[in-house]
Amino acid sequence: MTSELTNSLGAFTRAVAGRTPESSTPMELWTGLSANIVDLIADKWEKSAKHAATGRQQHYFSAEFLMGRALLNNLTNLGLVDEAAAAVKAHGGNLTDVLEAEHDAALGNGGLGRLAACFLDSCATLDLPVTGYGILYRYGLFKQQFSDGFQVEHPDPWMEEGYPFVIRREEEARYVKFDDMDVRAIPYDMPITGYGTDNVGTLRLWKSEPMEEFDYDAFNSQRFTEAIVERERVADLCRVLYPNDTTYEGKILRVRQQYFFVSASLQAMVDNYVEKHGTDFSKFAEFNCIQLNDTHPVLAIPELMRILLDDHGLTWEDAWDITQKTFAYTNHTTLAEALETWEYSIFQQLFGRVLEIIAEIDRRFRNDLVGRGISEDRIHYLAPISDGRIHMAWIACYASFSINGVAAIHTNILKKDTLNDWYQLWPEKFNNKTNGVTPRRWLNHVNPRLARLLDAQVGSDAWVSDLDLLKPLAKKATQKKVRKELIKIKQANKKDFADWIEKRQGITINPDAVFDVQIKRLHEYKRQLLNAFYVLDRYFQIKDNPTLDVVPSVAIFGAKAAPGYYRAKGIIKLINTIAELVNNDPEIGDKLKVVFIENYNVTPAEKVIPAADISEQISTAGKEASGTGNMKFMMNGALTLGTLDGANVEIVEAVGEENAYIFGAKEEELPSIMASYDPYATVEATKGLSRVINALTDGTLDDNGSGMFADIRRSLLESGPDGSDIYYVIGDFASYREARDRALEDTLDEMEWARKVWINITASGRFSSDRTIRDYAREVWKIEPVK
Ligand code: GLG
Repeated sequence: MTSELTNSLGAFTRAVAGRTPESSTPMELWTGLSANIVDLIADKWEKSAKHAATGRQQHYFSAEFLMGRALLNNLTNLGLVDEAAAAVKAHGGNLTDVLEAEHDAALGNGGLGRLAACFLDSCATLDLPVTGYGILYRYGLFKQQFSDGFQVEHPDPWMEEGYPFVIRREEEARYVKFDDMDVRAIPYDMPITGYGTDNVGTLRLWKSEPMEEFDYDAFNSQRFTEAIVERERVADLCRVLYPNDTTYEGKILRVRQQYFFVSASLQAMVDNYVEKHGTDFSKFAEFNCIQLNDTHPVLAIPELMRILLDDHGLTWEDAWDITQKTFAYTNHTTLAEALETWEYSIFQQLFGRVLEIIAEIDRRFRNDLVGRGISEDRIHYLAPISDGRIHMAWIACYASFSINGVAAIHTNILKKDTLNDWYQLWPEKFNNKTNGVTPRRWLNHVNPRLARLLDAQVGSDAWVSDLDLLKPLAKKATQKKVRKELIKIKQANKKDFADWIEKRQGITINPDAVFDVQIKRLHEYKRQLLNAFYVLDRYFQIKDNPTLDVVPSVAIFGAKAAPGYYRAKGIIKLINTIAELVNNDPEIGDKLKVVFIENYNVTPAEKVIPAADISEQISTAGKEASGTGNMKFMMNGALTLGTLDGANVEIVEAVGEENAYIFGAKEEELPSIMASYDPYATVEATKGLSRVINALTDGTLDDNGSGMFADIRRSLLESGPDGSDIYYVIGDFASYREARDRALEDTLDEMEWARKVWINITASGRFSSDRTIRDYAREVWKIEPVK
């Protein structure tokens, strides 16, 4: 008997492909099945949205949502995976091929954007009335290709072939006005299904379009090109996600993007408020709260003021009171260059009125602080406008009722250092919300083998939406049966990854070797260099002593560098060059292999994380705000090799130092270490290290004449602001090598290793984004589940 889904899939695919499902491509089947899923959830979605709009609502503003693939996630949440597989099969297809046809929605750079995606998943699962707001970028994060080992960037037109998971809401369009152009903002809404609930949340992504399809005057007077140019200028606004992790370029366009999506979102919010509650705005903040995901949406603060003042005639005092009760701000990094500031002149050009409002905020702020007896230079430093620039983080700190960091150590650094002045002024605003990741995608969906073991151990799949249920299982670490099962699962996952990478990049790796994985954006502070140096050192050791008894391992990397970040690109070239050297040396064989996953993204992460034995979290202490990859690895049974940085600190707290590999200088030690640090002398004093560093420039490694390797060497050894090894790579090398060697040796005792793995998995409950979101909901957002 054919199932209902088989019939409907047939119909949807015919509508999409214009031919029978049997002759359709996997992409067409994907589109048909996706449209079918939207059809299945449409009624629930409409109901959820209506329901949420009646009470207090939370709005999550973020320039990035790194969603990855959607179809399997939705099928899993709806419990339809098996049925879908059968339906596709009934039409002569194969669900795996269909799922693999989907493009990643890469509307984010890294952790910040992926965090936003995990949060939406948790909010839907927990039945919380939360809506996400962002931008429908036509091109997501660039596609990375390696050419001679160098990173080359290509555009990522992710929705060109159609994308059923966003629905254009023409009737919800808003106008966004700039001084030099007006644009129409059209929302594209994406349904966010939760696990085991009928609640469906919404991610609203705005697209810019011209006010009119065409400038007919220009068209009629033969100025056709001009009419097109204007259209393109408007389309430019949403064309591309800025590929920088911490700082943003293309300034004017960037600011335009930021204003565009916050203005449209606020207009929709305010209209909704007026519709439900009338024009008495005194209750606005009772019904609405906005979380600012980093400083990118901070323009929402003066924009809400503008709407309340100009469109609704409120007094400054009333408008400011509402604004201050509405916004909460999350900081994601202590790197100074990430605290966005913009030239005054950009604001002058784009939106004079918004600038006027910021100037008034600035004037009142200065008065306020004078009244508190703050010194003039402090005030100058903290003011929204100073030295010809607008300071977005300062506006956020001043106007928000809540300021949070994303891991305990990070929030402490904000308090004592980055935002210390603000902490002294308003300590009650500060709170910590340690990041989390969704166990739906990052455990249940990526690691079905482990998920089924957990089902069996828990007695149901309840852990998928309540990860703390794993906690009591920790004691089973002593059971041989569980550990043997774990070993088998990891082996099978490693085999899958080996097959995948072989097919994708033509590299053969031995699934019995230890998989040591570092996947994250390429940044000096994340210290991929430390990892690369270890590999090179080990290579030299084996070359010097071919009979050396080493534990076979594969160093797996995945990383994109911002296109303008020269040194990060040099490090990519370096890793590829080392891979070339090591992988092609017959004397090395399976003892050591290097894999660089090309075009690292959400989907490759899903392939490699379940297969990892060792999770590299090796940033300079104090620099990684939290990290979320570290949590995904832990959940999937990889042990952390890391510094006491970001959420690593809390991971170690949860599992115990004996179940992780911790090394390196601590955050509180670094200032005094750096005061008398001599990288050159440290190289000399560290066995094997000078050979590694010299290999950069002595002809061992060839950077194709780019000078990139010499630049890396300079950054470590030369004095001056661009040198001096400010990320302490050389200083931490010996302790890193010792910890990594020890971890590799420890894998030999499989049963003991499996015990540690089990402890890590069962302790991962506190790193579920459900826990994070419950904390936000209770302490900041003050919202309750809506059924
Ligand atoms: C940041 C930080 C990460 C953090 C993430 C999410 O660098 O440490 O985990 O946000 O809070 N820019 C980022 O990706």
